Amino acid sequence: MPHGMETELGELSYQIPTEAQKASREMASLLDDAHDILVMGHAGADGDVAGSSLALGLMLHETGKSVAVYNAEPWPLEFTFLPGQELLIASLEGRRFDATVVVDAGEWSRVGVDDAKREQLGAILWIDHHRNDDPPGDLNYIDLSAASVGEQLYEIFKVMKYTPSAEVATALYVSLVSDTGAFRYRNASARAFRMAGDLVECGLKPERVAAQLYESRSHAKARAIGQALSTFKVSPCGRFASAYLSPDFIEHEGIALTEMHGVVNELRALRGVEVAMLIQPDTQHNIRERNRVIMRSAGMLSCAKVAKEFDAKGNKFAASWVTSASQEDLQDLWFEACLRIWPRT
Ligand SMILES: [Mn+2]
Repeated sequence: MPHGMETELGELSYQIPTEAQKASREMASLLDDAHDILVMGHAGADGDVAGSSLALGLMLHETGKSVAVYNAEPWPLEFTFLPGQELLIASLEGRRFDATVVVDAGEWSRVGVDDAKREQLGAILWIDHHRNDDPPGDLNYIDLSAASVGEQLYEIFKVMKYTPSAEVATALYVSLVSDTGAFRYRNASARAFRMAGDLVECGLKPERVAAQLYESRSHAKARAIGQALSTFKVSPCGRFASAYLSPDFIEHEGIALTEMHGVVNELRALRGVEVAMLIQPDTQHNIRERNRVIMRSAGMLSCAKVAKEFDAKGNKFAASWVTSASQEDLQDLWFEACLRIWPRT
């Protein structure tokens, strides 16, 4: 059994598994030996990918390594305040590395590097905190007890006797704060809070990160949230909420796909709501022909069960799929499915 596999993510023991401790030590020694190092995460970077890649990139840079952080597509605006942007590269053309660290990715298909480029990457060091029975790295450091990759990096840094600079502390904190939902989720362990305390001692200013991540909402996103909050319906039992963003509205306001990201969480945050669903035009295809369904659960009722009714996949907390059904039909079908799966007892 690969290390750290005893528990599901979200059902944490908060004890770092022995195998994971061993992997963090091996990874520290491989990083010590390598000189040219590449860092990358899954495509469609979230706070964990952006924060942990830059934390590791900056740390390696500070310790005299040649380092680059790869992202083929620009990161969301909210992460551009992070230190270390000068380490970012958008192409691997003509580059070779001794080692490549892949964070938070699960599998190669999520990274967005074609097979041909892989021989340029050197030894693959795979760091992740999601269940993975067959991680593809030459060395794999999987720890399901970690709330974020940032926590895993912090373990490696301790082995390397590296105390984070204020810049590295800031990037680590973005990873931690993102994956714990600003310390609101079940994975906000004593270990996570202790690490945050250490980072403050290293020069982190939490209020500056909060201002960037949570108080810099674009006006377009605020309007998207406005429509979701003015169209939502709640089932009579109060546990299910759904809303939509209409094609007319999206077109008229010129709202980009990235601006719709996270809007569903505003529905999940309604009192009593266990499962929320947002229907939005699938802007990657024809805005008027296809809709994207985005589901989020507080975790008691699994999104995967509802997704299955629509021939889609998901996990306990989230699901998403594209369909040609109309917004009105979708909303009715979704409420029916939820009530069939979880009748009021
Ligand atoms: Mn993560």
